[in-house]
Amino acid sequence: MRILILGGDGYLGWPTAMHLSAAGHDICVADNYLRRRLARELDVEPLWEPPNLHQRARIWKDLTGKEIQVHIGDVQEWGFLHSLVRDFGPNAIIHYAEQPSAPYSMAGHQAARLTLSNNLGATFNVIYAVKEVDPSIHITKIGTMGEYGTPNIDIEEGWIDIEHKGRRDRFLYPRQASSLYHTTKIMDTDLLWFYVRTWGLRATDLMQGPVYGIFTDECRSDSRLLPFFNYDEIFGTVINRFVVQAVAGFPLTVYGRGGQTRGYINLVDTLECVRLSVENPASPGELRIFNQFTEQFTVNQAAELVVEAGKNLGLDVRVDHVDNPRKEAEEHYYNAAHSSLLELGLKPHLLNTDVLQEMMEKVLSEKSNIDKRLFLPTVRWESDA
Ligand code: USQ
Repeated sequence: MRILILGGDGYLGWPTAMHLSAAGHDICVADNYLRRRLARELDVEPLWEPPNLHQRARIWKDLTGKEIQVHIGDVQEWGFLHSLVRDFGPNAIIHYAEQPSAPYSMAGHQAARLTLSNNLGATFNVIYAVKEVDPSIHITKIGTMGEYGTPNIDIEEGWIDIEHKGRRDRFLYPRQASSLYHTTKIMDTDLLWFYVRTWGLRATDLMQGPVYGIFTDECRSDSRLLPFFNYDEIFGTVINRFVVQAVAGFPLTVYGRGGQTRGYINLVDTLECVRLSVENPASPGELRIFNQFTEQFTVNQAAELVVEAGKNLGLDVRVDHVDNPRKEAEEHYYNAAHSSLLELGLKPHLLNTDVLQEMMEKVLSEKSNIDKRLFLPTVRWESDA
């Protein structure tokens, strides 16, 4: 297949590009380096700086003989995206080209505005480009489990049948997010659903939980192909942060009581979920929604596992409960369906001490780059005023 990956420089984008290239697909990636720029502006750099996209594509070609086309540009610019889709002629578009951080989206007016216009503008342009160039192109988009929030009922995969006053109908599952970033993902889903209904487009929305991990099959042989690894409060996800804190001898920053439950996924499983979704596309006129995670646990349970893995490596890991900077439930019911991707063939890699220890060993080799200033949260959902 010919696959266009938008946001191909990111934590998920570049590993996805290599994974699908290794699987035999023709890959083209586009990115405007927004995340690199924001991390630099906020002084929250990743633990190592990956080469730029052109360099990564050359390294990949030298190693495998496989070509990944690179285009640098902004998906919000209609001319750039339209000609890219027209000239590359993809069968599938994977849309990662969004501002991905919940804390960033809560860091004041400018950051909130950027998140809103970037995420919705990008999704809108992707939908319009598909309609104008070739409506049979399958759009696969990364949504988030955070769209559902933490309701006091079981979470279904995207849709719910409701009986009301003796009549039945099927609706998008109720959504109520707990950050502006997560809310833009809800709006993305609504845009997709509107245009799927109206123009008969085909789309898959992957509701993903927090991702953790460093290594994928494609980057083991050359460390220059490793993904970004952020551990700051803005771009670092919780398990990646805990791993770096453990190595740095900094108490794990559990926010509040730590009973927050989420559905987690290993980076290697993200790549497989995306591959399975692209290779088994939605039908015309279908918005397919998969919940993309493999297991659910609380922040406290994640911290306990990191403590145990650290102990196995001789690290003395302590846990701290810091004031929760976010507005979120700290103890709640959580039971989310996630069978669709398993039915398509996903073989989950679950979190255990071996996985954490392998991550810790890599982080230990970069220990001198760890900046402890990046551990404590500073962005608060509610201002103190
Ligand atoms: N948390 C801590 N300590 C920390 C960092 C986070 O206790 O040092 C807690 C948070 O309060 C939250 C949970 O851990 O309850 C997960 O936080 P996170 O930062 O790993 O994840 P989140 O901000 O929700 O966002 C991440 C990705 C986002 C993706 C989302 C999936 O950045 O792109 O959409 O995970 S989900 O969380 O299911 O919405």
